[in-house]
Amino acid sequence: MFRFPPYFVFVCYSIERLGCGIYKRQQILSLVDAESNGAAIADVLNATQEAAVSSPWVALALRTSPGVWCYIRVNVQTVDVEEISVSKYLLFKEEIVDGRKSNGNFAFEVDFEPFRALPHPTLSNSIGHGMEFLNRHMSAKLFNDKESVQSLLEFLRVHSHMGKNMMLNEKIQDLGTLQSSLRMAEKYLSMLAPDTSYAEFEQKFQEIGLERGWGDNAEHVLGMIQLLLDLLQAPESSTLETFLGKIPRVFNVVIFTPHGYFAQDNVLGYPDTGGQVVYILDQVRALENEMLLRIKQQGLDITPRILIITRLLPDAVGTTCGQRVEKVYGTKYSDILRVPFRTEEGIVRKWISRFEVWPYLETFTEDVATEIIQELQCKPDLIIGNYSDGNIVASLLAHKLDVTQCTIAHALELTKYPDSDINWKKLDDKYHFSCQFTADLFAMNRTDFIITSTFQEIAGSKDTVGQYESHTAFSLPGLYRVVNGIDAFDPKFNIVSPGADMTIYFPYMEEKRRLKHFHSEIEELLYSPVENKEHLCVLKDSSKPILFTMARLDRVKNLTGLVEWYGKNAKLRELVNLVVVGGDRRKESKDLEEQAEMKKMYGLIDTYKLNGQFRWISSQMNRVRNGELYRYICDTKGAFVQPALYEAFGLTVVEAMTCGLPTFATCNGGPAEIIVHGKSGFHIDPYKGDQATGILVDFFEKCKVDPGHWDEISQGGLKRIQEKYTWKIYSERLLNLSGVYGFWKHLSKLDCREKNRYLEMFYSLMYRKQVQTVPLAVDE
Ligand code: UDP
Ligand code: LCN
Repeated sequence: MFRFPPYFVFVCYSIERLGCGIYKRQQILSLVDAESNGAAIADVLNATQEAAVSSPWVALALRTSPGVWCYIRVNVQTVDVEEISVSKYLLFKEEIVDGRKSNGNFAFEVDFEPFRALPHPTLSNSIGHGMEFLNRHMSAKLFNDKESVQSLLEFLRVHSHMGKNMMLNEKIQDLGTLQSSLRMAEKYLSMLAPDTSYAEFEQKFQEIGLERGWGDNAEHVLGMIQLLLDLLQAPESSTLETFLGKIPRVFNVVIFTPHGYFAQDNVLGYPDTGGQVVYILDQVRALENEMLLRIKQQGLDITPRILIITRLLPDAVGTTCGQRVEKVYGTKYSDILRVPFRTEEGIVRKWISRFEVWPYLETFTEDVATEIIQELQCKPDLIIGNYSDGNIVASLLAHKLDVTQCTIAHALELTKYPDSDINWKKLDDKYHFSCQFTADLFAMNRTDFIITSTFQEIAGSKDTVGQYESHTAFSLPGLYRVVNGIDAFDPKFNIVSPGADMTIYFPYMEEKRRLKHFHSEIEELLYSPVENKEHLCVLKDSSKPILFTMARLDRVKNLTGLVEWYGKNAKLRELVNLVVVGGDRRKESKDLEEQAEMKKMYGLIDTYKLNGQFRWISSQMNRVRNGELYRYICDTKGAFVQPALYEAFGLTVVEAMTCGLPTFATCNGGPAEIIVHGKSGFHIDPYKGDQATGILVDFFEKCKVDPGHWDEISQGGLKRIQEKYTWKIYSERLLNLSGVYGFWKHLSKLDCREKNRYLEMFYSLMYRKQVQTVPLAVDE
């Protein structure tokens, strides 16, 4: 229990005076001066994430460290303080927003805690390192329990591809035979030249029960055999990880990303079409390379396949989204396979917002299952889901086919839209969060492992709550109350950060690689005196540095917020020009948020008389030219700003930094971790515009006096990227993860039956019911 200083009750008086309602950390902190009240009070205040007030009660949600919570209720009249359960805390909140309408005492409580089969780590620094923890657990299990060793044998025996055995054949039926065959093989191999190819001893190996898959030459095979002998003798976690990572397991991968415009050209910046598309295409290229490398090292002659499955969009508005199959550039064996959304009326033609895809996903899953079996001629070895819709489809299919599943959230909307849980009824007509949050809970509990781009995505930071962490406890009043939705300490979490394609995004100083032939187009885009559908307003003084931003024109991206800050700050306007890339004025938008943001942008241009210092450019879809655009902004000694209210990860931040452009990015979400404030860029608080513009003015003023300051931040950003954000590290880890979690799935199969039954009920009774509330699209 949290150490609660009795005199904190006096602080609760101030909170109670705010009146009946729910208040967030920032509001509470602005109310009381934490430090001047003494260390003990400062501790409680800093831990307070939320306060719910219904006089005379003040209930507090306290977060003592990432992932660790407790709840307290204070009666400010009687000065009683009691610890309450999460369930009571949520009920208290529900009654504040919903009155007693839905009699919360009988609410459906969702609790996944009893179904967690694994012991969990308890130290915050273990969060996001699930594979390492799981390896330690499994190696201890292998050490202590003969049945698990038997499972390892079975796991190796089920290795086959297109009906052809790998690793072991039917001659090895028990552990004794396995060990003696391995010893024989070890002795034999140690007499061969290390580079003897596998084909030369293949027949000999088959006679003792060993099949292809151990390696391409005597040296590599011997290494693998010794790893397994070590494991059978005394299992150790690092040996297990290396062994599981090296065994041939993944040849066919299916990646789901149903919504938006998924294509390789002319789509970025369209509604619902941003970083996820870039991420998946880069991921696939890196993954195919790594798979080919491993297949070669395993001594196999297998052609891998990667299928990206998305929606076929008959109204493709000039993109390739209406095409069934499209080869992924820069790959040999990877394709985009598009399958349409279908209802009883037939194929749905028009674009559907990511918030409205729910009614189509079950039929989509069935159609996809038929198509991928046809394409691959076998079931996949790994299914990866992306975003809520891709993750639920991946969950359904992976379960049906009994395949290892990985999920990637990209962005969890519960965190992006503050209080979208407790206020879901007000938002459901527009956003259908009741479907989405249910889908998210289902997928995160069903999946074998979860990849996140940062630690903060799982468990936030000292002061902020992580995206997954916010699914631990929340409430949709009148629908259900989640008392344990996910645990940030769950070993299924693994941080695997993406990078930027280094052939496109490279440092501005690499003069020889620079794509100067784009400069005239870029200059036209930035400085031409013409205003048209592609660019609005003009920049009068081209000698000033450019403050640059680029994003989808979503409310959460806060591009209009940045324009307003700029409009209000005369000093910043004097120092720099502002260039915003976002939205598409070339065509009528079908996205409600984009329409509203466009209207707001026009208003701001007028109100702050921005013409002359500001340019608004429609979305830019040529990625290669965009790379040069970031570098061109470097030439002006400008900077990149990412002002989002919340950013799940923020690929533009990584792209800008990879080009050497000093970057100022939101402190809410991924950029808080990507950038080290003051060293590799700067954090800005999107809710404190004045402070943010202050930091920008400060930077540009300093750079005027000392141009070295610009170089220092630019170099700091480049260094940070090289250390942490590359696709090579990503693909190696992803394949190791599928080996380790694949084995864990095999080992823990029996323990998962109750959880699976609970999930099926949750899906059938809750998810499917909510989906019926989403209207179907009507094609004109
Ligand atoms: N992007 C682009 N043109 C645009 C807007 C965005 O090429 O007009 C690209 C941008 O370079 C980045 C991606 O789309 O690669 C956006 O990813 P990010 O993670 O920043 O945001 P998301 O859109 O996924 O929320
Ligand atoms: C979705 C987002 O909103 C971004 O923050 C991420 O960078 C992108 O997906 C890729 O994961």
